[in-house]
Amino acid sequence: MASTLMPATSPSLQLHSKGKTKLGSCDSNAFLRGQNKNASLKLQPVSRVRMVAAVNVSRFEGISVAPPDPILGVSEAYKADTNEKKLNLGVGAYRTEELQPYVLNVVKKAENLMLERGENKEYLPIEGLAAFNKVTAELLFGADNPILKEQRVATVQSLSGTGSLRLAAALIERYFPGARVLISSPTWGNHKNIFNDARVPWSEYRYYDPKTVGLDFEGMIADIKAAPEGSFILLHGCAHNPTGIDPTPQQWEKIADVIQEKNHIPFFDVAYQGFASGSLDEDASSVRLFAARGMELLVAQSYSKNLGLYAERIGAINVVCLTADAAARVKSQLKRLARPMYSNPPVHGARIVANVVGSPDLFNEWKEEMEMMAGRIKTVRQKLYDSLTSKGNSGKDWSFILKQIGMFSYTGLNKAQSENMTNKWHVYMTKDGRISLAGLSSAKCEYLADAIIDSYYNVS
Ligand code: PGU
Repeated sequence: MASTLMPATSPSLQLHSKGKTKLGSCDSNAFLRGQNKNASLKLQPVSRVRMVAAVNVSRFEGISVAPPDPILGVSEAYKADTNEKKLNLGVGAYRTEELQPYVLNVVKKAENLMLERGENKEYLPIEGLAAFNKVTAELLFGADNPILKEQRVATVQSLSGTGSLRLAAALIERYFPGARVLISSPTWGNHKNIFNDARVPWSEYRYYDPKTVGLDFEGMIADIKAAPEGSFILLHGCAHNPTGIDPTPQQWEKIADVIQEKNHIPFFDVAYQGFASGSLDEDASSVRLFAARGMELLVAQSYSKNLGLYAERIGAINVVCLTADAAARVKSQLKRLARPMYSNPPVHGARIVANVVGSPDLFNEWKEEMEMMAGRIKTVRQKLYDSLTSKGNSGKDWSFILKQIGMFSYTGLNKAQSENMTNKWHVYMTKDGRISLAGLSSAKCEYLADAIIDSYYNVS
């Protein structure tokens, strides 16, 4: 307690230990002038006076309440709602048809293996579990990719997708001062926070065209062209969040052309490998296309969705370099950045991934489970479209729902309409009109369609 450090006979102490004096309003000058004979010379008089003030007034007085997180805050609001019709379509987390969280069978099998082996809990190296780093890069680039044999990829296990993006942002801040990151408009809500906190400047490139409810490809290309040379271009590897709209293979080629022309550095965020098409290889094709051109690039990976390891915080940052030597140097600096941030990553999820991806049997079983999950989302997507089409009587074209891929549907509902979904219908979703179809069951499609139609037609 601060007051125990104070001289008992100090007039300042007596005054402040009783009263409600605010920080800095006491007579600290007496201490500064050395007039208090009981004050220990070793203590800093000014800070001692401040300590007294802290007994009565919180040092955190100046800190205001932060707004709820636009995505994770939705889950908190959902939990607090007691209505039995409530539906959580906010966070992108896969649920079963019974709307329960799902632990993959392959994850349970891998965990059993780990228990049988009696693995220990000692610290991992700063760069993470070697077996994980090997399989994660192989899963992303393809096991036969020459960039792996040539050791041109610096792979560091990090705290899922978010932590991997944050580590890369720290690398950019330190080694590319002033370089800008271009982010799609719109994008996953946390991207801007990540670059803001890392003090990396960012701006947006056009991506979504509300008129066509599709990709604004011309706008995207023009904005990437107009960015200062050597910018980092953040791209969603597949299943763009929140729009569910991905470039076609031809468009990816064109994007790669422009990025190369402008000497930009592609920076992929791959949070949904396997969830867009149901195929791990197909969903990595954008990244592989860039790597095959011999480009240097960054790729953040997450196993939250495709292996359902949300809370295990398992992912990686991969930096593809022109030479093995550059990759080794980059890796050493990523480790240096990680060490004071979180020291080293957690082991549990890394072992699960290493076991599943590294074992042919479990790997094949995983692919089947992923197809099942992606398939269930496609089924509810179709059902929602059918319900909306049969209920809506103005001939509105809802087919964009079928064209979008991945976990989400970007409904086009505005903020007021999205709020109506929650306030009136107890459908929890983000205010940008995004709904997570991974949190929807077939049984709830009709109800959701009613809510969307009411919000769309009756709220402006
Ligand atoms: N990148 C994208 C594009 C994402 O959508 C997400 C998760 C991440 C990275 C990071 O996920 P990690 O769990 O850190 O690997 N987005 C989800 C999950 C909730 C959230 O916002 O973190 C979502 O609902 O958008």
